[in-house]
Amino acid sequence: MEFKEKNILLLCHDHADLDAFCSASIFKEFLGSKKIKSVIAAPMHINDQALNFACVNKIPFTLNPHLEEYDLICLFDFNDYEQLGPLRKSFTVLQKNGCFNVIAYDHHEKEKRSIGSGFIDANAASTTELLYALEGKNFSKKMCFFVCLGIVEDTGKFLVASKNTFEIFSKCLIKSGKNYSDVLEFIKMRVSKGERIAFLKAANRSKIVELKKALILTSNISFYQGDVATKLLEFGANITLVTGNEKDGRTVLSTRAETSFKEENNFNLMKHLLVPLQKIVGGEVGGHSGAAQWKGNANSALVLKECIKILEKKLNN
Ligand SMILES: [Mn+2]
Repeated sequence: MEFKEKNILLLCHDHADLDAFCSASIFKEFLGSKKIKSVIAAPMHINDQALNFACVNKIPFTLNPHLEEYDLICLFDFNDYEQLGPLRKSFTVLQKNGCFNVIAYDHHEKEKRSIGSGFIDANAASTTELLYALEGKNFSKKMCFFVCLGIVEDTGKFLVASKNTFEIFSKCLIKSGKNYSDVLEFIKMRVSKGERIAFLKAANRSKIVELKKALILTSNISFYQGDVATKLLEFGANITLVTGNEKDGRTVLSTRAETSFKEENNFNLMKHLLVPLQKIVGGEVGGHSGAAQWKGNANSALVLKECIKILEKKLNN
């Protein structure tokens, strides 16, 4: 693909994380080295770590870009329309009308409804690693440092990493001239006071349900249900169920299941919990095996009661 003489948008997925934002930043540098201009953007929001990264490294970006101004859109860290957030509708229409070309750079599985072709390799630990594999020979110190950030973020500090990932990381860290502690400084969770209070309240309210094959923690909180459900797993629960209320009055349920438990029991939150729940109480469900959400009109107490009934059948024998 020829990049010259084009208006290029480097688009991260919505709620862009460090891997997405670092990847777009690497690509901007890469194009810049060839005297090609580009603009980094995200649909609606970038997370706190990505924002901190952008501020410290003085990397400009826009939110909610005008897609019609571009004739080439490069996607970073996603290939699914779902991840376009509020841009989804306009993106779909403009793409159909051939207003721009799309190239995806991603390390997630290629979706059935994948947005576009490009460079998608689910064996890469992060999108930054994928970019290094493509063009790394010419990466500057700074670009190598950004590769390291994406890798450490997306592997959960190397909890899941192939030998190849370690090799690329090591090469990049050496070339970056920085230390591992410099990488970790950017990875640090920046948790707001409101979020920390929510964690503590939810922990305080949590109830234990002990089944033969699983320890379940349930709780209720007004905000951050998803983050709270993730956090509560750290106490040793196999499954967490956290309810709350949406602004529109609907009930929301965020669920998480721990990885080793999932594998041992061949357990999938969508298939074994949320889809059966939806059959009983209605509503909408979405997510994957380890993190999923339900939204609907049934009240919290009823939703939790039905969830436990479903899980008892599956995990109590
Ligand atoms: Mn990623």
